[in-house]
Amino acid sequence: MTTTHYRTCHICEANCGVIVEIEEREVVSIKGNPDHVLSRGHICPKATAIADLQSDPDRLRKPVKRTADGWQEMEWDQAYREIAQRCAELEAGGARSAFYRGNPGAHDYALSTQSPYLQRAVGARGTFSATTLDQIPHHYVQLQMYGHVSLAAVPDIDRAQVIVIVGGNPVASNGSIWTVPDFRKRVKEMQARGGKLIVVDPRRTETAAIADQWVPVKPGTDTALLVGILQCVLENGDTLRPGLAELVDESWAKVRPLVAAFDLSKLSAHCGVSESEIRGIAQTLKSQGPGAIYGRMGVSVCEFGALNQWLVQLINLATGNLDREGGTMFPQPLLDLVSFAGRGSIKTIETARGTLPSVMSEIPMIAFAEELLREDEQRVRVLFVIAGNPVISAPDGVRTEQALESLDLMVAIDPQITETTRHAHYILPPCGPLEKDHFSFFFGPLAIRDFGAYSPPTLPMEAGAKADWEITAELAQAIFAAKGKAAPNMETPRERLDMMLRASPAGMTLAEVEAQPNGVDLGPLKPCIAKRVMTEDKKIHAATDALIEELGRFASSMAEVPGDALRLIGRRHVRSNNSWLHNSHRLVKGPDRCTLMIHTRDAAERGLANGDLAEVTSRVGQVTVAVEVTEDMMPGAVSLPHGWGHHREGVSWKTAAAHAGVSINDLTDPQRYDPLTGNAVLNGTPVTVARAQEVAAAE
Ligand SMILES: Nc1nc2c(c(=O)[nH]1)N[C@H]1C(S)=C(S)[C@@H](COP(=O)(O)OP(=O)(O)OC[C@H]3O[C@@H](n4cnc5c(=O)[nH]c(N)nc54)[C@H](O)[C@@H]3O)O[C@H]1N2
Ligand SMILES: Nc1nc2c(c(=O)[nH]1)N[C@H]1C(S)=C(S)[C@@H](COP(=O)(O)OP(=O)(O)OC[C@H]3O[C@@H](n4cnc5c(=O)[nH]c(N)nc54)[C@H](O)[C@@H]3O)O[C@H]1N2
Ligand code: SF4
Ligand SMILES: [Mo]
Repeated sequence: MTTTHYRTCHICEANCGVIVEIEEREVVSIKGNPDHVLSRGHICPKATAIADLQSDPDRLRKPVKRTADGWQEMEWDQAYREIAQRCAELEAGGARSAFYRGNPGAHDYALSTQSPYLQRAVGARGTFSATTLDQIPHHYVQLQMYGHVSLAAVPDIDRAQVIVIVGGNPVASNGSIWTVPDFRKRVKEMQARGGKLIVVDPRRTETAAIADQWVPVKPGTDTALLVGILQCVLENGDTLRPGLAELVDESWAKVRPLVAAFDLSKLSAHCGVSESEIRGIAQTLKSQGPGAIYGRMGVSVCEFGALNQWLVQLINLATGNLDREGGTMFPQPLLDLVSFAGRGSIKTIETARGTLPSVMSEIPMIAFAEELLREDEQRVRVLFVIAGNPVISAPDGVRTEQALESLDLMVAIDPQITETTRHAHYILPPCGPLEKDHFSFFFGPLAIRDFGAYSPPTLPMEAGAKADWEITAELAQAIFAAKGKAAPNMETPRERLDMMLRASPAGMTLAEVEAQPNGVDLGPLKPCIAKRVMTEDKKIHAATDALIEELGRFASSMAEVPGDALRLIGRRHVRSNNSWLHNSHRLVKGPDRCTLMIHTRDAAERGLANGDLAEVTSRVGQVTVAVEVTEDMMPGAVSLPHGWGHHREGVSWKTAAAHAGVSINDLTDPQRYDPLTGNAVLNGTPVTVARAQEVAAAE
């Protein structure tokens, strides 16, 4: 008998509604849910791959332990007991423990709400996560300006007349820090009402291809462009729109003189965007009607990540687009995370890499390997890796592997033996994705409508399987017991979710939300900044000393003569998701996607033709990869996707290993980071590209 189930796709931030048809335990089909309040039927090719994740024969079904004779399967209780015992012994000997939390954890509300128990049980001193490879500049700026790390101003694409995207590719990524399913159709609708999409990117991306204007920019130089745009916006004065002006603190008066001091022609030369184009973008944002400028990975994971995100906010403020319909607004979702989580913090931390910023108590990932390899008593000797693959996702993968090998105890919660978890002593695998429930926990506050959606598990749990949250809760209990401590009361994730929903302004119960399988729609975004802003004086803080100082550092950096190295940037593809969807046949089939894109001129200079193998070398490493010669790259920039490099021995995902590719993070350099936030710099890596030796020799 075929049964029909409604759920939310958990793979990316878009949170699309899907309809899953099941026969026995087999997935018959996965389709978009046309009645879903947010995604309106949209899905991407990854949704159907949920079936592959569920039925993946390579996925671990039982805990495993690494022995001299290979991986040995074991029962859960035994695994918990052994890990707990070892943890207690190591802690008694003064060993420092830490966590690394990867991206899929953020898509699992139950794990997110429960894993702190495990952290308490372990007594971990330090959390690393994918956040400092990704978006910590956003949190930094949101805390500085709006008083809370999670107060994101989201572009209201459904009513906007102009959207300027700097360093984001939502046609491939489906939006980030911007839950915007069906981005392509929403752009078409905007264009049909006379609106305009402008994309600033060194590559003519899939998003640039549907834009009204593509503006190529030299990698890592967007700060110049953003200062230029802001300067032009403020040319005729800095009067803020009524309604907004009263909400902004007096530091606003500092902004115009700061940006006016820059020479527009120098800014233009620095970023490679002409003065007229800079003026044009400023003019469009000012006069085209409501709209927004939005910046993502391309301007976050770079040296001036925080500065860029600040400038983006200032441009929206200065053009009157902040907190207006069709501009950017703070969502007021069904579950109002902002009212539960603390406001967040910006501190500094002593690490083996010296003093680094620590935003939201994170230890920056650029210090990860060094913290594991340091030689004093502060060395991290015990590591829990939950849903993460830092060997592939963090800079200098080879060094990361060396660091993992040095651990006294490494425990991974992951369905696969990956490039990272192959170094673990124990791997605890969670159940398949369809056996879990789902709630749009972190994504309500980032969505283009005020919404929330809960889906129950689609399939009953396989015998012996456990959800991620159960694993962390049970392991926590075992560790408390091994240490002779009483375990605290642990509410279930559903209990916690129900409590948080009831306490949110919408005040619904989980049962009421669950009764709406298409999600709960609370309507379009609404201006609300006056009541939402959470700084102590309830004002928007336009400029802080740290950001002003950073602008000065940027100004000085413009004098540095850029070398003639090519600049390597990243890439995402709609059929891939970070490192973990390459085991799905239906997603990896077709042409090789892990290629080095290079402009025709740069390729010709190096004697490279389409498909040739090239050696790409950076300060930290070298990879050999086929080139894709294309006019879609701007000259001087080359692009390689991240998430590949599955050639490493002993991984369980065989399909991925058969489509190994190379890892861009064997080239990216942990020496490079954003000094305000500690975020890694993953774009703009200086590289040389040459024909591969073996190819050259063969001719
Ligand atoms: N050069 C470069 N590097 C980058 C980026 C880039 O653009 N360029 N992007 C960065 C960004 S934005 C991010 S978010 C990071 C991601 O960095 P990570 O989160 O470290 O890496 P992922 O590839 O997402 O790895 C996810 C792991 O979780 C496992 N997994 C999948 N589903 C589940 C589940 O339900 N439960 C559990 N327990 N495990 C699961 C997978 O098997 C995989 O091992 O990469 C960053 N690295
Ligand atoms: N299909 C798919 N979807 C995903 C993911 C995935 O791996 N695959 N990952 C998910 C995750 S974890 C995240 S964080 C989001 C990320 O979502 P996005 O940020 O939208 O995705 P990216 O493809 O990293 O887009 C970054 C863009 O910046 C450009 N860029 C690089 N350097 C520069 C620069 O110096 N200046 C400018 N202006 N642009 C630059 C790149 O060419 C690229 O087009 O995507 C999420 N969705
Ligand atoms: S865009 Fe694709 S991967 Fe992302 S939630 Fe929707 S269907 Fe899933
Ligand atoms: Mo990410």
